[in-house]
Amino acid sequence: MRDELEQAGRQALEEISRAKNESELEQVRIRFLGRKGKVTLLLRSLGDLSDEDRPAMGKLANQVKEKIEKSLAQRVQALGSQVREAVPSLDITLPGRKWWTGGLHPLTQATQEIVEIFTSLGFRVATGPEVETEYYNFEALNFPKDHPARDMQDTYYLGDDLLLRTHTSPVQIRVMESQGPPVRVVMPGRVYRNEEINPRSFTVFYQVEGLYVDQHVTFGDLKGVLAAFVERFFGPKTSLRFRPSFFPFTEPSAEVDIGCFICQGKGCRVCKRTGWLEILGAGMVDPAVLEAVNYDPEEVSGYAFGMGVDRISMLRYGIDDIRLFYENDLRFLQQF
Ligand code: 2U9
Repeated sequence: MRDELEQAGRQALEEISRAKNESELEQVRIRFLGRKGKVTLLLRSLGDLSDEDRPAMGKLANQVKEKIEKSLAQRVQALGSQVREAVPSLDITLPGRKWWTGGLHPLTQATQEIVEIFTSLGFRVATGPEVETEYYNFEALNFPKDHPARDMQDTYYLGDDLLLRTHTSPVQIRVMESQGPPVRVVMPGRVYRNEEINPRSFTVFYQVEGLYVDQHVTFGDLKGVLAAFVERFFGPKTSLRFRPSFFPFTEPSAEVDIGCFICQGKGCRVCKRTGWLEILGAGMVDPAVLEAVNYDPEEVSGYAFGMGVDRISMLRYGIDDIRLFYENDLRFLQQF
């Protein structure tokens, strides 16, 4: 038994020194110290020895077992430090990795730029819900009951008097309901229309609207503020014209064009040979709208304007399909 024990010990130590990795070491451990391992079986057979021989053999068996365990632990450590040495140490001279910070969507950039111009002119920013009621989206804004814009074709109805707002104008109503005049606010936001999808129109788009109500507000004030906006957004030499138009919520109403900045008014594909580009709508707030929010039209007057951020951005960057803004293709977005 002594010989067997000593031989098993030698054999185990040799195999441990030859093991190349932790799994090989584990195999060695199982072969010698596992449930059916050589040393384990020898330890178990101690019971067959005479009372005389057992103590000395027991002591030797335990020594062999401890030696193997110690050698296994040492080898595990040695292998670990070899692995660590094989991994190249940190090269602090390498340039740092650039952080991916993302960027703002072109429509967000344009919205922020437009809003910034108006806040610098004294306007405050207001926002409101995208799910609205018929009252705030139409009724308070003087849309007659049978107006085509209320039609199922244009409006996404959610049932039970709820709809997706078709413009940001309901926010102005909410602002005027919550405070008396003077009011000077811009409303940026997403709006929804149930329209045919094509390069020029999509079911979702972004607007910025503005409203100023106070004593003695005139159409001249409106022209002044829009001229200041156009100069800042499109450049100082941009010409501007007002064409008569109609909106239920303003009277008189106008559509505003700027001189085509692509052909300088000579006529090109973008301005459809007219020399002008329509950029926004505006007008004096209809007295019926002021009455709806309990403002006295004899006391105060106001102007309002509205622009499509998508349309303005398409003109500015020469983009010919509105859907590009909503596909979120990085090849498109990363150009801004
Ligand atoms: C209140 C009173 C009046 C907002 C206005 C327009 C003219 C206009 C269009 C531009 C392009 C919408 O995005 S678009 O399709 N808007 O032409 N919007 S005046 O008038 C208001 C708003 C709120 C209480």
